[in-house]
Amino acid sequence: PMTDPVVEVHLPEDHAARSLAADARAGLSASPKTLPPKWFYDARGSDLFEQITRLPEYYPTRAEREILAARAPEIATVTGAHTLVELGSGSSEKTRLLLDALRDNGSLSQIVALDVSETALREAVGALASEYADVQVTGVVGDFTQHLGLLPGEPARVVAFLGGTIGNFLPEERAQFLAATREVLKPGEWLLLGTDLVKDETTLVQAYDDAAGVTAEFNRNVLHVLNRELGADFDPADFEHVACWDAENEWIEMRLRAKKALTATIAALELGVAFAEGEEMRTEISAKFRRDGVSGELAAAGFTLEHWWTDEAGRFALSLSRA
Ligand code: AVJ
Repeated sequence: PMTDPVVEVHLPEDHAARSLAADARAGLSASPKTLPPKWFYDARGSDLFEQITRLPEYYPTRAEREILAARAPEIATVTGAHTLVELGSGSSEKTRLLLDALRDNGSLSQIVALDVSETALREAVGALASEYADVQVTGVVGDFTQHLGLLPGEPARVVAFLGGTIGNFLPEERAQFLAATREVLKPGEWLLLGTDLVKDETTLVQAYDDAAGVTAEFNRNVLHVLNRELGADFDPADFEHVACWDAENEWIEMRLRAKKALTATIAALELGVAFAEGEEMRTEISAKFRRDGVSGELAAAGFTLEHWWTDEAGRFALSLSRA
């Protein structure tokens, strides 16, 4: 019999609106201007990201899926986990590879998915509850940089943070996130972390600047979000997509470059924002990693890296670490 999914809401109704307003005010007043990448993902942005994952240039999703397809059974036997906690909605095919392996291993009893979007989360946990009928499915509406302390689940748990999303954090945010994750886990529980790897600049830049222009549209989508949610009057066509490799920091940076001098008004903030011709606003960093760096950062947070797997081509890594 199917156990009804439970959705716990840890964010006030107006959380998204308030934090977008705060992020936009801070980021658009800064120099250089910045906006956090989490605001790409409204319904249209999530759909564009789905399209990105199928582009020939965007290898991370396929590479991580290859690793999970090969290693999910090993992850299940090594961890013997009762609970899979997924940071992100857990809607993906990659999550299924893990869940099927844990179920085949006979250990799976609970699934916890944490996401900021209540709509995406309700849809995902509804689907999971009907596919994994004997498993308790819990959705937690929250921000994984703030609400890790609230994660339920029967030990031993595996916290999965896939896709390379950890690369969106700045180094100090990454350290904080890993330490907070370690803090909520009991000794012997697990972190399964997906990290994209440093590689030649052409491959990296093309993955973030595809020929079909889908990533450019995804990048400009943040302006559509500001227009709709904050009454801004950006013309997205006034901005050019820029993706560049920062070799010193080893991250890809996405920016929006104003094609001409312009001033946008953000009604909800009572704010006018001037862009000079050619001015660039940073909209995302996507850090790329090396094994030593990942294992050092995990160790600094109190984890022990026990397994490191890459795809055949060595583009992407999945690491399994013990708390
Ligand atoms: C979802 C954060 C892993 O950084 O590769 C894809 C987002 N940005 N193309 C990434 C993204 C541009 C993606 N993550």
